[in-house]
Amino acid sequence: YVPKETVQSFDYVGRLLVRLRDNRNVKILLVDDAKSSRTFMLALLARHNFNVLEADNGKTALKVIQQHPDIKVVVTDNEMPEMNGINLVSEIRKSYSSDQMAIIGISGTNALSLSARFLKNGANDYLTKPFSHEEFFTRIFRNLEFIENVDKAKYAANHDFLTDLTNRRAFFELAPALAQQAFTQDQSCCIAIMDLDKFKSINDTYGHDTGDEVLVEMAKRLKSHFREQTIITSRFGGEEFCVFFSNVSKDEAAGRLEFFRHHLETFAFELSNGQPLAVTTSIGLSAIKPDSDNTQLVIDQAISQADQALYQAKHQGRNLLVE
Ligand code: GH3
Ligand code: MG
Ligand code: MG
Ligand code: MG
Ligand code: MG
Repeated sequence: YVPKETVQSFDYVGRLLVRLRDNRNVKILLVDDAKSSRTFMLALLARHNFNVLEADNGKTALKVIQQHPDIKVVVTDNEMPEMNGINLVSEIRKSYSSDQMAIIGISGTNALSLSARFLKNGANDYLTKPFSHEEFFTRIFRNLEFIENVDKAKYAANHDFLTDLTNRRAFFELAPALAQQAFTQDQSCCIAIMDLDKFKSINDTYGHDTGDEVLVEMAKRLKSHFREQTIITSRFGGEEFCVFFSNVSKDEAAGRLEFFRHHLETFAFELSNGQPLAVTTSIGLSAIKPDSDNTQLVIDQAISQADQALYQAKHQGRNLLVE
């Protein structure tokens, strides 16, 4: 049972929205040297089941953030011993952008320029003391929504909607960094391109929806065979997939790919109507030339070599791995 909160918030034209959300994994950090002030805000946040962390100055806040880099919102006072709120904001912004970690500065009515200073130093928002419960919650939820919407947009930009694999764009963003890391440690990397065999005839025989089902099942099997963090599995487009192996030799990759090819050949897909369907794939494999200064270029070269190998696999009768 997951307890969910009914939350009132507002959309951009100010209409009241009531939605369900589960806040237990949402971390909020309260930074204030006055315990009474933290206790007040903590009690408010507890009503919505947030995971609340506390710090009594900027320095301790930075330590808490180091241990919990997934904090979504920081609410901070300014005047505190050791490190004040403005300096805390500047420090946080060296490592976390405003769309990763929202910061709400608290300013007193006797320091009118403080809210502007908070914003200039990278805070997303501010609260002026004294504030009502409603204003506190509105600011918290607005900022949380902003962070979550950016997260969603980033996820959508980097994943294929049908299969939920990383897409081509994400591949070219992630692979060079992983390759560079591997090459500086003298490890090898390689790339495989896979293309389903006679996929057009699956579409033509069973319909486009069945074709989609096959792509989803293929992605599932890829994910379960190549799940390490150093391996990227992407849908490159259509019925074409790319597997990037970091810290894996070409021989080892060939062994694993051959195992996967054989697995596909052996275990027919089961369509939603229960019907079995034999699906095979052709695979081209290429090592990436170790060059940590030109990762982008050597990755492009390896892709074009893997493509040529794939073309040969098709030419030699399909359901084959060619290096
Ligand atoms: P080969 O063995 O030579 O690769 O033959 P093939 O039929 O697999 O290759 P071809 O390139 O002729 O056909 C690929 C087909 O994939 C054509 C296209 O309509 C279909 N396709 C591309 N994207 C999708 C998709 O998202 N869903 C479905 N159902 N079909 C798709
Ligand atoms: Mg204070
Ligand atoms: Mg203070
Ligand atoms: Mg194709
Ligand atoms: Mg094909």
